[in-house]
Amino acid sequence: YDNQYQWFYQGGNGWWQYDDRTSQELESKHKNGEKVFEILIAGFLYIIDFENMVQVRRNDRSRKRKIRRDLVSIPGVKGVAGLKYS
Ligand code: V3L
Repeated sequence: YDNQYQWFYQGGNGWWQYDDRTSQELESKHKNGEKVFEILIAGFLYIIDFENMVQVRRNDRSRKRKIRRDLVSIPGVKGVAGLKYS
């Protein structure tokens, strides 16, 4: 897919890039026009909702984060999947 674009989820005061595998899955579902689907991330089931651009923990809907698809070069990216850029 177009490598200039990446997927990000909201962190405290910034954004985290999704890990490569998850990012590629999001990109392919997005390309296929899927709107809402479940995905396993680090052992938890999350719902990805492209209509509202959020990820939500399936068993605890209060755990909601904004998501975005944007250029890799956007400012405010903290790292990848919790691994901080140093
Ligand atoms: N990919 C990887 N880990 C995730 C993801 C994801 N898409 N979604 C949630 N987690 P929740 P700061 C994040 C992790 O939403 O300092 C960051 O990756 C999430 O990790 O309540 O606040 C950092 O590791 C959290 O540890 O289900 O910016 C960490 O938060 C846990 O799942 C701190 O980031 C519960 O998230």
